[in-house]
Amino acid sequence: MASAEAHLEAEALPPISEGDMNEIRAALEKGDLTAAATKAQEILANEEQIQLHIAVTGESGSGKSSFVNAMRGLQDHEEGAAEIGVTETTMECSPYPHPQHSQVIFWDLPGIGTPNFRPDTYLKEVQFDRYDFFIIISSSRFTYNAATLAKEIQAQGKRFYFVRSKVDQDVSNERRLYDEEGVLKAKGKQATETRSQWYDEMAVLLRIRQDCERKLARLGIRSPQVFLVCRDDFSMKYDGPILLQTLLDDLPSEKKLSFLRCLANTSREVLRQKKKELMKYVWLKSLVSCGASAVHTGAASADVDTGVLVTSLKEYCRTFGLSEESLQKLAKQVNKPVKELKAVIKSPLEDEITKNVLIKLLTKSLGGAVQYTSLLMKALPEEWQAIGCLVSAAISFPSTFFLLRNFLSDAAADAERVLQKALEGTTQKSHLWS
Ligand SMILES: Nc1nc2c(ncn2[C@@H]2O[C@H](COP(=O)(O)OP(=O)(O)O)[C@@H](O)[C@H]2O)c(=O)[nH]1
Ligand SMILES: [Mg+2]
Repeated sequence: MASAEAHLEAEALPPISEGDMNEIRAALEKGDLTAAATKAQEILANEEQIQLHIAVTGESGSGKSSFVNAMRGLQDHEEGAAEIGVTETTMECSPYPHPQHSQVIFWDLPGIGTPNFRPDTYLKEVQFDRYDFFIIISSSRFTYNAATLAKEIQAQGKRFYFVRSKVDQDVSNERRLYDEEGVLKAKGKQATETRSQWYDEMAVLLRIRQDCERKLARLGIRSPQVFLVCRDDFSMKYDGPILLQTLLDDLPSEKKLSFLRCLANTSREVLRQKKKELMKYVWLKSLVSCGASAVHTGAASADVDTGVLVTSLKEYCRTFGLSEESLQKLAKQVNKPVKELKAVIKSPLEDEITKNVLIKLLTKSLGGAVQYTSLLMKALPEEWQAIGCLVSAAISFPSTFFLLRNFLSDAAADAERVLQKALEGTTQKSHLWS
């Protein structure tokens, strides 16, 4: 564990109402730790239940279902994945909750390609109010229907994002026009403004982007922005990382953590933001753990509710991909032995966190404060135990607080080393490691 002093900068508070804050403060001032903890627990439970509904729309065959799978970290053939390549015949909206974080739900919406398409009736039929924002996908230039839908979404007060899918196909189609040295194959053909004499992936991407944006501008969209993606390595390639970052930046603060939880750990920036958001909740979790211990007078082996802490540490590990399952998956993805990734991890993995591991960490956390308070409880006569409980809870607050804070920092640092290791020797490094 890193030293407590190493992470002593003050963290921001979570987005909770002033009324809730006042309630906690008033309870603590009265010495009613249990009431304060109950309120803290309520706030945490509410946070965990915040839902995010993401609508994915576009023409049939544009890659909507594939995009939904990519966002959920699923391959098309995996269990629970949206079916790919099916002809859309109904106006049904299919919800796909994220496999690990079911409060984030992706909606695979019906196609928008019919000739008598009306954006207002479409939005009514798909229940416009349900969604936080819309993704509008196209695998070629955006159509009139896509543009009119975007305008209607905006007019009704929500955000939309244009996503150009299947960019990998464009890139490989273009590549075929060039020989092994990267020189344009067609003999005698001069490079044009759009097709350079030498193969250049950046030029291909720029051309697609400009083409899409020009078409959208002609269809009346002001300063359109188009994100170029492909379903494979979605969160690492092309505009995938920028799209995810933009979605995150645009979310209201109370929804950021829900979205962050389901983002793959594919950039240093994602890791930094996960840590920042989780840090905001550390003091509430410490309060819950200490308050709960005040209820179990003296019976617990430590003076904190170990259940709350075990759950929190496991959550941190899960969020940073520090579990056997996640590491195996990553190792396979980057074609490296899992042992190599594990070698850079210093904290316990999710699967290794037990009550015993926790007590060891706690004991280390603040020079054995927990052991002392346990002894204190044993030494107190029964009629004094209620007061003892309050004292010990107050003493264990700093140790749980620093335990959580340090563990979170260590897990984030582990995740960063794992990412660095995973990307070692790949071309994606420079792009993601900024
Ligand atoms: N190469 C490539 N093919 C894709 C991509 N996204 C979707 N596809 C393919 O495009 C076809 C239609 O995709 P699907 O997700 O079913 O489109 P939907 O009808 O809009 O849901 C399927 O054959 C997919 O495998 C992509 O990013 N790259
Ligand atoms: Mg589909």
